[in-house]
Amino acid sequence: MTDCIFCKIINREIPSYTVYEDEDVYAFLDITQTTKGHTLVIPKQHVADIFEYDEKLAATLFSKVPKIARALEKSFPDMEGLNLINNNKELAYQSVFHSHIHLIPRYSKEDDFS
Ligand code: DGP
Repeated sequence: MTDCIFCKIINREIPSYTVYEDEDVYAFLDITQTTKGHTLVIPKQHVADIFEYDEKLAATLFSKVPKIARALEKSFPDMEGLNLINNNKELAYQSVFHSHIHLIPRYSKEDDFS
């Protein structure tokens, strides 16, 4: 999709910090860094939100999340927890309409996000 920020990130038209990539999935650091290592996992196929997924796309995307979570755990050894957040539609705080899963590491000492 030509005017989608995340499609532009996948196509390297906008720079991002890559956490994981394969032919179907891209994971990169969220610009806001709500906490250190805050990562977004997105399908390379443009879908606006969860309501547009079929079973195959859901299985492909979600099956990669544990591997990415473990990579974050390895990169940030002081991480003691992890929130997965998936906002769908404006009323539910979605602001970028290319579906994405937030992986938000939690740290007991420096974590003021709630
Ligand atoms: P949401 O509100 O759930 O739709 O989250 C969208 C997230 O996307 C938000 O945490 C900020 C992030 N974001 C928006 N634009 C960019 C960008 O250009 N680069 C990166 N890395 N993240 C972005």
